[in-house]
Amino acid sequence: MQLAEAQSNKPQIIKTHVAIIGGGPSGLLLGQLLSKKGIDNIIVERVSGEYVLGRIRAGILEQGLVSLLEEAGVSERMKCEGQVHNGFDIGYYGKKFHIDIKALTGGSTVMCYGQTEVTRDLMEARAASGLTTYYESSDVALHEVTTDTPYVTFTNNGQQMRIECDYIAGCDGFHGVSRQTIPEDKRTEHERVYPFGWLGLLSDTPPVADELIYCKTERGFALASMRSPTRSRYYIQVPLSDKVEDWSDEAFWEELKRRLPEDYAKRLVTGPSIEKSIAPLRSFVCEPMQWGNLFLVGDAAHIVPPTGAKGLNLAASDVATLYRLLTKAYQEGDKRAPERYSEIALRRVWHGERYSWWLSNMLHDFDEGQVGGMEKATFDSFMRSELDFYLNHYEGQQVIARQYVGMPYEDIA
Ligand code: RFL
Ligand code: PHB
Repeated sequence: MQLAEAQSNKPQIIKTHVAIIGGGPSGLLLGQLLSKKGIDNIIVERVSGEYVLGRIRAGILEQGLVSLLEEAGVSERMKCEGQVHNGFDIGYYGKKFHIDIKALTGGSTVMCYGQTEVTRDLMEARAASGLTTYYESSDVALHEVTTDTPYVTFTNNGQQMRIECDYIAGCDGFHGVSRQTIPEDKRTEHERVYPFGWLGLLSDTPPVADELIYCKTERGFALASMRSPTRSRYYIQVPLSDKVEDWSDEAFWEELKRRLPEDYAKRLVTGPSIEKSIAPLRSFVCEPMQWGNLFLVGDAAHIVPPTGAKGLNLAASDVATLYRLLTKAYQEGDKRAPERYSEIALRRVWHGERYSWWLSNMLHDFDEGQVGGMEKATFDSFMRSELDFYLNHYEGQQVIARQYVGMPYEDIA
């Protein structure tokens, strides 16, 4: 149903059901699921496909996302190359605790498969289905979103474009235009910016262990993660003032070794980095997540610090909710179903936000004078005691594990 009206001096007008702003994992997954239900969609993306694939981000997928990728028909490679993880370690001032998530949750596991690979699989499936994506689009603007005839304008290859649609999905990340389209007095933004970032390094070296290791030390947080049996991903907490250029590969490896439990530090295999970047840490939620026929999805609506591995997984639960509600609107004629999007999505978002904030507080070293309204020394004692309690009690470990594997998606009646 894409009616192209090519007129050189006028915008080219295209019609579709759902215009999707942003071709990251949220936009691509939503597009794939909708098209499987016969709901037409077009993606408008600011950068090139290669640029999207160059961003090294998430590595851990909850079962909900894994099932959604199966439903979207893009799980084949993940099933071959992804690694199922039954647990992870927490290193804690030299001690090591194993969190056996499978045993603690009665059978749930997570999938270790990079966001880059998920995105690549979705891009390939979209191309194979002949679905339209306008990459390298500029001046993207959303119009009339509170009416039944919203539209999107942008420039692509010098041509002005206009997409007329029923709904707009704002999947354009934290810095996108969609959230800004909601008038300031109609949205509430909750935000906590943390006084440190994560320096990440990707290398073609075998991972130091079969599962992830989250470490709390006097020198700050560290995480040993992976992408495959031959590719590792490591992170260390660094001050916000640090620049990537300040950190040679050698300096990174030395600092990582100091933060890993001793037995792991001894067997760490180092090598040249193939990517190195610093990510700031932020908790952020925009309420509501919809405005008329515009729906915010994923990082456009919320950000979590990566400690709980929740960002992409929350994006996926937003996608699941919106896709099911839009399917009800188009297939069952329940036109009011999408009105419930924000309320349903936010319930799960706040769980993920709370968990990520809680884990971040416990596992990082806050080096500012005041933390959470108290002296750093007081805060440190509270957090040390909190982590001590949760790690040394079976029920405490269950609380950590239950949330790590993710809350179930809400049924949409
Ligand atoms: P994205 O990935 O930011 O994609 C948004 C897309 O929108 C485009 N865009 C626009 N397009 C058109 N017009 C505009 N005006 C536009 N403005 C922007 C952008 O170019 C981009 O392509 O958001 P999306 O799709 O919602 O996906 C969210 C995830 O990327 C994010 O939540 C995760 O990466 C977070 N995250 C993790 N999540 C997990 O679930 N598990 C993890 O293990 C995990 N690890 C991480 C992470 C994020 C990290 N960083 C770098 C913040 C580790 C790190 C280090
Ligand atoms: C990653 O592999 O990039 C990763 C894994 C777990 C996290 C955060 C990032 O909690």
